[in-house]
Amino acid sequence: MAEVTYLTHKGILFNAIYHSVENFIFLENEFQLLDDDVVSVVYPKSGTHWMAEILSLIRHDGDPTWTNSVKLVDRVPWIETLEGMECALKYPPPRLMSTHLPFQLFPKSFLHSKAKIIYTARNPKDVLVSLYHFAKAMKGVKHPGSLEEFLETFLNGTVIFGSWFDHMKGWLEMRNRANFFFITYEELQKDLRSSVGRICRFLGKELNSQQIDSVVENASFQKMKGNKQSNGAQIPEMIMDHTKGKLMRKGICGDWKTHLTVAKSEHFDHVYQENMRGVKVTFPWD
Ligand code: PPS
Repeated sequence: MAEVTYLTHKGILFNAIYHSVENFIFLENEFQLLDDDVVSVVYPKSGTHWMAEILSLIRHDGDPTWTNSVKLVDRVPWIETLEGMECALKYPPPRLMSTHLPFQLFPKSFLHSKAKIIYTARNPKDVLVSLYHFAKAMKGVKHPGSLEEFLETFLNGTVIFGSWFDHMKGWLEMRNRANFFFITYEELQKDLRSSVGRICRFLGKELNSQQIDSVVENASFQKMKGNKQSNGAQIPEMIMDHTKGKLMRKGICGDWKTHLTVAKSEHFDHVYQENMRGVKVTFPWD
């Protein structure tokens, strides 16, 4: 059984294998976002790899050469990891970056920059199920126990990167800024083509119809699953036991229905409503 090594920073749990408090402090206070940066912000298991692939393909006008030959973490580094931060600091601009960080730990320099943020959210019940399966394979974190037990852990926010509700509410505060774009995993699933078009408009990137088709094709679940640069196979053994889980698991909406009983789903809804009271946004899962 691998050792469990959490660290806590400002009340939030992180995996100590690839995070450090020093890095979090540096990121929040000293890391400089540049006006031409694009940062994909995603709570874990909500479409981080998918959005990174979409942004990589858009950056290269739909040409998959880059996505097929360079590891996803090198194309779109996670700035909060030690390795990702190093990569971001060396990245020739314009940078593409990714993060799971809650707003309060994100670089403060964002508030005075034109860096573009794309926030991708997913139905939290599907996040719960995806994270539950993934947690069984992750090293450094507690075994999630039964789904019923993990449901409580998830709802009370004692998971890595903290509470889903706090993450969502914190980032939604930014939604009226011109350099902030909000999209959901469910919208990507429902109509990837038009979602790619909307992302391009936000980025000020013009792609022709064939180029958009190529983004859609190469960012599909099947294509990504077969791409060893993007499918999680590149996640180091020290972080994940690949015999115990897969990043590209099912890639569907509503898998929670096969996992949660009616009573557990109603309990989830109750906690959701309590936590999201006052949030005046309608989501696809509402
Ligand atoms: S992580 O580890 O937090 O970065 O995981 P993340 O990438 O955010 O989320 C993993 C889930 O996203 C699904 N996924 C996709 N779904 C549809 N299409 C594409 N192309 C795609 N790529 C990744 C992946 O299967 C995980 O969801 P589940 O429900 O576990 O299958």
